[in-house]
Amino acid sequence: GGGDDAAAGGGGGGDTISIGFSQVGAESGWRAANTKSIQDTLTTENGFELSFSDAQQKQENQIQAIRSYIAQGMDVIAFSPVVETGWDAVLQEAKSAGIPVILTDRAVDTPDDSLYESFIGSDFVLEGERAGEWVAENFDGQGMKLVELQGTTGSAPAIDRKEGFATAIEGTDIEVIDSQTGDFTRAGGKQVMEGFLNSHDQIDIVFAHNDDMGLGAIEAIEAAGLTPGEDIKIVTIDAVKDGMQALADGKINYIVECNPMLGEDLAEVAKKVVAGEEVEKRIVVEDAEFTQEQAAEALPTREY
Ligand code: GYE
Repeated sequence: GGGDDAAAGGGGGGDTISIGFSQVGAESGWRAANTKSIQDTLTTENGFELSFSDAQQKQENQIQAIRSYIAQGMDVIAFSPVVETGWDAVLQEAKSAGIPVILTDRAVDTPDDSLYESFIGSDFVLEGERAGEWVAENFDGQGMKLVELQGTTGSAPAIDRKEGFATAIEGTDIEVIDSQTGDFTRAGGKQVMEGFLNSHDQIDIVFAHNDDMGLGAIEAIEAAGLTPGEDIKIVTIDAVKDGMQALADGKINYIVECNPMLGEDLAEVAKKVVAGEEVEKRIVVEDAEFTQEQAAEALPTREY
């Protein structure tokens, strides 16, 4: 390769792509699998020099990381935005510096889609809809009361999954009696579920925006002397190992998958962008869904 590229990243040869990745945090099993996929794919053998940072679920940390990647003159910047809004200024700075930005996992809400090259990730509205359809098919007509554990306030998956789920149960007699954020963590799910159990006489179903909050809810339900999966049905999204195990064990009733393996797609898009090739603006990742029986079957060969 040419050794005289003006924008050659620090350290690597002319053909190495320097990429700065700002991760949301380490809040869930999904996030751990997603980080592993990115770190396993954006390797030196694969032509990348990866700078990885963990924002601990704080937007200000992500903005700081992105600014530092701009200052370092990275070839590409990628990130998973913790919340949807508030990115225009820093994205404009990257654009002015001529550094392409790729979004993975979560979307940004901006009127100017020239601020990023591509958005790679699942359709979260559809995930919420699929969870809601399963609940409607199995529990409509029984006068059931449902509580919702929302993901991080203002994040694309929390906004979209809530919306998709609500659409799918519209017109049924299932009543959403409470809905609060557990910030996508196990501790958050447990704490919010404890509050729900204290303040409501009747709870029949939990819809958790991710497995980890569902797993936290299981702890709270068991501590209250009830049986998760039976006394209180639980539906979640992600299908990571611990969630699938709880599903196979009968403690969760249904899981809609959210595929965290975004590394390969990110590597491909980053290479194309640097080579000046056209890329798709939106790459939708495919997700499966699992019953208890299907989880037991899938578990032994499950990657994440
Ligand atoms: O569902 C959750 C994680 O953005 C899709 O973030 C991701 C979500 C995932 O914390 O477990």
